[in-house]
Amino acid sequence: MIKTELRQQADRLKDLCERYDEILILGHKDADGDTLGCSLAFAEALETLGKTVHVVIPPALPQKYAWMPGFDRIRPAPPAGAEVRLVLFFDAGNMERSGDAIDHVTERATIVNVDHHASNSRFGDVNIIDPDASAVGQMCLEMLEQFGWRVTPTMATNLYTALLTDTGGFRHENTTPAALRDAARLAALGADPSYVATMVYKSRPPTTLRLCGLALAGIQIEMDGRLAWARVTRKMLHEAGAVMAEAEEIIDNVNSIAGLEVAVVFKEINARLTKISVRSRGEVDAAWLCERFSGGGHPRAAGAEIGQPLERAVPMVLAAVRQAIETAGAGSLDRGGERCVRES
Ligand SMILES: [Mn+2]
Repeated sequence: MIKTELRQQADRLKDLCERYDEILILGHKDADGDTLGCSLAFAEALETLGKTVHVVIPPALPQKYAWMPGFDRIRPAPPAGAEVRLVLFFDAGNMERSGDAIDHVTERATIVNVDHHASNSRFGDVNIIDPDASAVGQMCLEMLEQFGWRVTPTMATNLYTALLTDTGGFRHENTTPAALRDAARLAALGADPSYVATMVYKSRPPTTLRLCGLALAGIQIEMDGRLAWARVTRKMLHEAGAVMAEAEEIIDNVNSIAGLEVAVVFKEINARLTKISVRSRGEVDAAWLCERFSGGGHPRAAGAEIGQPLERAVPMVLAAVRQAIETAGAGSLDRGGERCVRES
């Protein structure tokens, strides 16, 4: 059941969907399972009501989600001449997250913003924001049930994927009793947990594993096992025959070491740009750390882009991480704060 205080807002969404015949659904850039699952499930629900629906998500789309039902209907822009008066956003903390696609949103359009980021800028005419929701997919399921709209097996598959991926395979701290109950309901409605898990977690190309192996071979562990870090270089990409997008999950491997507090992966994007991914399981606030390098994220998972070559970014970031671990307190999680500026 969607939160009581959001029910009225949800009913406004239902009224708007019933009133307008042509509807635009916008997902966020660097699309993830949540924004994809919600957008595709809602598109199917609206089409069942006889609506014309455009699903627009900025490229490049992550091809690892190409199996999701309806994925091939996603466009980089709405068709020319589309007169859209209702626009739905799912999982976008702010409008900029949808990139150039927002240029297609006219002044006259009514905007509905459905999200679970605490930092959401409330840019919609209707804002349905639940920071306690594990995924927006969970909110979508609960709203569809409130509306009395049928959830088909393909919709259930899309929403289950949203919930599975945003909880890190039901492993993150947002794996709540409600998330598990909703996952069970989606399975009962026709989502196949084993199939979705295979598509999400057991469909990597061999090049991805080769790259992971090269990066992990060079892993560095210091501070009595409290800090571990690894590099992904252009040379490794070449050797593995991989692209940098395949380095995404290396951080989870580094972060799987027993007793670890902070994991860092450095990615050599080019000679002048290094990306970092940071995970924290201890006192250090990963978002706070990454903000020092103009990045951001969640307390447990964050990232940044640093305008420095790899060999300069590594010592710079490591100095900050070591200091943060040593002086747990400054930058610790108990400073609270909801600084979700990106991701999930
Ligand atoms: Mn999300």
